[in-house]
Amino acid sequence: MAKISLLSGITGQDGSYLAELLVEKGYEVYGIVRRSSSINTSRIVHLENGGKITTYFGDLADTNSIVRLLCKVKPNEIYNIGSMSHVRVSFDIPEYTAQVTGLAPLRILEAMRSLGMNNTRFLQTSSSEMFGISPPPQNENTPMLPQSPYGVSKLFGYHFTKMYRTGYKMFAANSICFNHESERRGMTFVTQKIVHAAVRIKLGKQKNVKLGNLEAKRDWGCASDYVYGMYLIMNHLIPDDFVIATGEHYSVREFGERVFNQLGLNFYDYLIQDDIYCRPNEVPELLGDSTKIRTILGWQPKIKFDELIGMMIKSAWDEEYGDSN
Ligand code: NAP
Ligand code: F7E
Repeated sequence: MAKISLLSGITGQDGSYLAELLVEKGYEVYGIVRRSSSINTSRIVHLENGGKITTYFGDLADTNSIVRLLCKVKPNEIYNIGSMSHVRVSFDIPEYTAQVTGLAPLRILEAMRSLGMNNTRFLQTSSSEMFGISPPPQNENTPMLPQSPYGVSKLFGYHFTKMYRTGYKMFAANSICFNHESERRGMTFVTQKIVHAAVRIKLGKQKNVKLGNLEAKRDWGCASDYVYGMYLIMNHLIPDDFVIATGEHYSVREFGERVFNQLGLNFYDYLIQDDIYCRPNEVPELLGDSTKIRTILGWQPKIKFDELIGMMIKSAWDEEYGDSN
């Protein structure tokens, strides 16, 4: 009999890639979709239309909807991928961020415990933002000093996941993901913002790109590699916490230069620095040490930095050029 997976955040970047991976591996896949006034299922419409996944309305801020879906779906495993995932926006809506990004993992874990789902596995998508200002490289033993409402909320979920594992002997694990991108990345994250701006400038549809802090360094990987890491963590013999990262990092400035170069443009001819995109607290330098997942689970990233940029540019080009014709 096929194993049953339940995913929160299935409409997002990672949720859509993980759903594809699990379908391919023969899982019965269910997803929680929050109600929105405009269509928010564009990343999974191909799976829904093909009857490959089943989705239900629910919300991570609503305990009853979570309990109802656990009872209905009876999953063997739950990936908590949903979250208010934008770090800068978390400064504008800290309480909501704590509700959805922080409290939701606790809601799910406590629902699992109350319902006696002792054999159901749980994976929390934790974040490198939890390391905050801890100097690089960061690994599972690095002190966590978060600098944003998002980072603080993720740290709350991370500790609850560990606590339910040790206290109640549940299979509850954390993937501690560094930044990962793709052509499905949300438009307001810096990589996708730069890629689409550069393509639009090349096509004569946009004049410049406004950015905040150019000196921050990030360890950018590819989303499809990272959801495979989550899958490996979920299927490990024992529940544990693993950093997923490439081990290379670049500044926002270097990312911009490379994207514009690949399109034959000079980044600095179009760049406008705008403090509106800066944060009250910045995380200056993230660089992951993923030795643990590489050694124990055999994970390694397949897509290199320049290949990732190339893939994102190609997809943005197809989209933006298509729109202009
Ligand atoms: P994303 O594209 O922003 O997707 C977030 C998902 O959460 C979307 O499906 C979104 O639904 C859903 N969601 C938001 N609020 C919700 C609510 N109240 N109830 C139910 N669902 C809700 O994020 P991602 O990049 O795929 O990241 C996946 C997870 O990994 C997130 O938890 C993120 O915080 C974490 N993470 C991401 C990275 C990264 O670099 N991508 C790194 C570390 C950790 P809508 O589609 O309706 O908005
Ligand atoms: O910013 C700087 C910004 O918003 C990256 C999320 O997936 O990864 C992501 O969070 C850097 C920061 O990602 C702009 O100040 C400059 O230093 O793309 P970002 P993030 O904040 O690192 C972590 C691991 C997660 O867990 C999160 O869910 O770029 N930056 N100018 C800018 N950032 C944005 N968004 N927009 C700018 O104009």
